Amino acid sequence: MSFNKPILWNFYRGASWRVRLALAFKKIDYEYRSVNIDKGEQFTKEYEAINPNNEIPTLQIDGYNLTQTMPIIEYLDETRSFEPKLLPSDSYKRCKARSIAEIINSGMQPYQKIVKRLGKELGEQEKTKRLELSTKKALKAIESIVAETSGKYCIGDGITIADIFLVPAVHTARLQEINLNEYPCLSKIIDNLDKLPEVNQTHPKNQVDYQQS
Ligand SMILES: N[C@@H](CCC(=O)N[C@@H](CS)C(=O)NCC(=O)O)C(=O)O
Repeated sequence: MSFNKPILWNFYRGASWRVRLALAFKKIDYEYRSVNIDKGEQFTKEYEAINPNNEIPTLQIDGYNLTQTMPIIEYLDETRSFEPKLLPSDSYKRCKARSIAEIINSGMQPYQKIVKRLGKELGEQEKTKRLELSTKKALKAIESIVAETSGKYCIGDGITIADIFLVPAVHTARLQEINLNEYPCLSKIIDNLDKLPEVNQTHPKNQVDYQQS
C-alpha cells in the first residue's frame, strides 16, 4: 500500500514542535500546513473534520488522522522502528522517558494553557508568577530524574521522547527568563540538544508561519 507524503497540521509554536522534532529525528519528509490558532483556524469546518477536538497538531500519515503528540510519536516509533528509538526498549528507561514527557504533557503544558486563558482575570503579575512556578516545578522534577538517567541526553546517549518533550518546554522556560543554571544536569543536556540540526531546523523561528510576539 502506498500513501501520499505525510501532512502535519500545526503552528510554529507550542506542542506542534514535538511532532516536528520526531519527524526530523526519524528523517520523515512531510508537508507543513499551518493552522493559525491566534486567528481561530482550529475551529474551521475543514480542520474540525480532521481533528474534532480543535487542537493542533494533527498528523495525516499512512491514510490515518493522528492526534495528540504522545501517541503520534509512539505511532511513528512503532511503525518506523529504526534509529533513533524514541521509546527505549528497556522497561525502566522507557518508564523514565515517559515520566519526563508526561511531567510536561499532562502537568506543565495544560496548566499553563489555562493560566494564559485566565490571563485577564488573574492580572499580569499573578499570571507570570503562576507560569514561572509551574515551569520551575517541572524542571525541578525532570532534573531529579535526569540526575540518574542521563548521558548526553535525558536517557543515556540516544534521543528519546523525553528530549522531544523537553526541547519546547525549555524554550518556554527561556521565554520566561528562568535561570537554567539552577538545573545542572538539565543544562548539560540542553547544551547538547541545542547543537543538533534537527532542533534548529524545527525551531519556531525557522517555520514559515513564525510571528514575533
Ligand atoms: N495534549 C495535546 C495538547 C495540544 C495543544 O494544547 N495544542 C494547543 C496549541 S499548543 C492548541 O491546539 N490550542 C488551541 C486551542 O486550544 O484552541 C497534544 O499533546 O497534542
